[in-house]
Amino acid sequence: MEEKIIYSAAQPSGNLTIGNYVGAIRNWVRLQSEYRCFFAIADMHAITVKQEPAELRRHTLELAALYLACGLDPSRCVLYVQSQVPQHAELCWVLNTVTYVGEMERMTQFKDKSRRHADNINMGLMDYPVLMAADILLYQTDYVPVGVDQTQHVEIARDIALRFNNRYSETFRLPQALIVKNGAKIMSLQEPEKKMSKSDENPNAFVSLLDDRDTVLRKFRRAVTDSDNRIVSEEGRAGISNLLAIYCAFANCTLQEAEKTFEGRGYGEFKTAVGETVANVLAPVQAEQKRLLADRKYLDGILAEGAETARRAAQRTLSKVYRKVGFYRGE
Ligand code: AQP
Repeated sequence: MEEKIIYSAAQPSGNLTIGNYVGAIRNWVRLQSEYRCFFAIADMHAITVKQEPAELRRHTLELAALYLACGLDPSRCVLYVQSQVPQHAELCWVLNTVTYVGEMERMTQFKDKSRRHADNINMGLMDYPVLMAADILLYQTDYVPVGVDQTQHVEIARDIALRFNNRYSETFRLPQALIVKNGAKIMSLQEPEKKMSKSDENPNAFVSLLDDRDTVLRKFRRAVTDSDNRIVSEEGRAGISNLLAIYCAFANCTLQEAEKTFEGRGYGEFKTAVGETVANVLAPVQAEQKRLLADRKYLDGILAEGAETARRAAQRTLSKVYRKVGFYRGE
């Protein structure tokens, strides 16, 4: 049977949050033994909002170490930095010509980030979904494991692929989003109607995978909840529902089990339990990341090898695309 292909990525736009972990990376680790997986560090996406160059470089390396610390195994997946594989930008350009401005303007993330970065509504921000389509389509991806916030982008990648195939003949495999049931969308601890984001201006809104135990406990103690004191997940009670979802994702239990465990207990006790559960999962990941960061040569070697493999796979698709659109390649 033909091997199914997985592609996913995270941006080195800050330290990853527990949202990125639960919605994305943790699931990648499970998938790497079943599929041919490509996992990128999306630095080209990251610069669609302003980044400090030295910080971007640091975050890129830290993210590579974090991927490995979370359990990604370079012998079972291709792990690389997006900007080291120029085919992403090359395919993006071609796909731009089968994408309409109107459909990009309607993208939720574009509208949201344009509001948050009103002084920097650049072309890259608007083109983000086309670059993401290129990321996915280059590897003839079948499944894209993402958090629920990214499904719109996977759908547009599919639309773009279909449009290209219809115009130029069958070229791209049509990708599908793969959404986890538990913890598909972790919300902000301060504004629980909003998703948790690593670039939130308020550091109390998110828990970073690199936060130490005291910080994790403090952030959960300060999490916004309501004045009701029942620990149940209900419509209209975004704060407590989010904390329960986080607890379930980190304690590996069902909502019913969690509600039963905390029946009759107070918010204070519950918040401490959530904080401790999360901190216990993060501690070994942090220790491993620190160990890996001390071995720069090893990390650089993994990334160089990953980029080489990715370039080879990507070039196969890109050559096909260039031929289909009529770019002259010589006799
Ligand atoms: N809150 C979340 N809950 C569940 N999954 C999430 N993801 C992000 N936030 C949550 C998933 O993490 C993967 C990597 O995301 P990304 O780094 O490419 O960018 P993003 O989705 O824009 O994440 P952030 O944290 O909100 O980054 P910034 O603040 O830089 O824009 C994706 O699979 C995403 O679904």
